[in-house]
Amino acid sequence: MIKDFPSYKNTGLKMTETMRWFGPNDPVSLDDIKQAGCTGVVTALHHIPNGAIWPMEEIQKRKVAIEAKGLRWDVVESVPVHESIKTQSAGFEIFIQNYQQTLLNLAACGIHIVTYNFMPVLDWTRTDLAFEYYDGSKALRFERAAYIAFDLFILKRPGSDLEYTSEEKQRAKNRFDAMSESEKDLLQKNIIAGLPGSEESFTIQQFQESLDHYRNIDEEKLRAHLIYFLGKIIPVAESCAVKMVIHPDDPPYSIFGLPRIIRTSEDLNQIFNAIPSLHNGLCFCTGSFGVRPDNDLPKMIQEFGKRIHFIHLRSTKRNEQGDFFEDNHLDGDVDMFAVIKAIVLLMQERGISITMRPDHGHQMLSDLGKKTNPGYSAIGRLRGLAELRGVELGILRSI
Ligand code: CS2
Ligand code: MN
Repeated sequence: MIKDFPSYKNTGLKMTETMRWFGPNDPVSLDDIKQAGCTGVVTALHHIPNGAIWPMEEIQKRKVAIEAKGLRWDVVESVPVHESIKTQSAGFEIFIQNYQQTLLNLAACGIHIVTYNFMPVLDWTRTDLAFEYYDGSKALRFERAAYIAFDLFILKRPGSDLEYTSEEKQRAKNRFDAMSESEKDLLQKNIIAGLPGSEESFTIQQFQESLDHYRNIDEEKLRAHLIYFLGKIIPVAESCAVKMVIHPDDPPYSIFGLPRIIRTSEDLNQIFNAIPSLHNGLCFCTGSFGVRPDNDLPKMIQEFGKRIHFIHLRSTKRNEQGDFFEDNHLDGDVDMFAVIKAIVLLMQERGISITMRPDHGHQMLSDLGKKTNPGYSAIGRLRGLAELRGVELGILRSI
């Protein structure tokens, strides 16, 4: 293992452990997060409307609340990118200016890592938020037949018919025909009502209207819009020592005919080559990238290591039909041992600790009876974090 790193010296650097906290209304408290062993949190001012400047007083208030519990606000997830920036429509220059000001305000308050995504219309997308795992815990799942059923028979998106194979359409039809009305409602809600941390929620009509804004925007155009945005944002981020980290698309391929541009190494290279500054960074989310079998995660960590300023650790399990569910952190298709080994070595090389959070967890034990944010219940994430921490320690002690 050390062969590849001739100047390797074990400095014992560990990842900085955090959890996402949705603010004062989160059923998981800062005390809970502290007891999970975290030293910090990842949060955002979800009450500020998308596109508006985050006022210093609001940032400061949140920071004080976190620090009062002996925790740190390590990373912002996310400062949302307004849709008009993605489509370059009316007023988008103003929204870019607002974004710049938000970065300056965050930096003035001592917060220097900012996550965002550039997914059109929808943030992360699942069809089932309570998929029963064999042990009785509940997981999040993306079931392709259900997704296609929604697209063809509920949304009835123009042109959607041409995007699927006849086999897929048949499977979706069978699936749809077997659903009760309440199952159909739930499917719709799961897909477009907005998951935790998502910036938007829609009715069917609003959703179709939002999709329509992308009628003339293909991947190339969306990429150009991202690069334009970064061209304006990264110099400001550099001036105030903020590192921007882009979160990959989840799932990492096109859905509802929308362009998706942060799916693979190739996608990342286009963005990083266009704006080479290391402040143009990456949130390395193993759960998102790991859905694609062609993404070699440890290799990507080596390739983009100097740009990785924030890490989401999670694993998914896929099948031949294009479904995937969120597995235990150490199970599924992600080789978590290899991923953490690559991260440990990266941190040694860079001489820094990188902030990570267990990204989602199963709803389990007493959380099953509680109202929780899907993916963000306390105990499942605590389990995930504990396991990840153990793997990291084992690696550190054996090299
Ligand atoms: C999701 C997203 O990956 C995730 O955990 O919860 O909300 C993600 O945090 C955002 O897309 C990042 O901007
Ligand atoms: Mn993630």
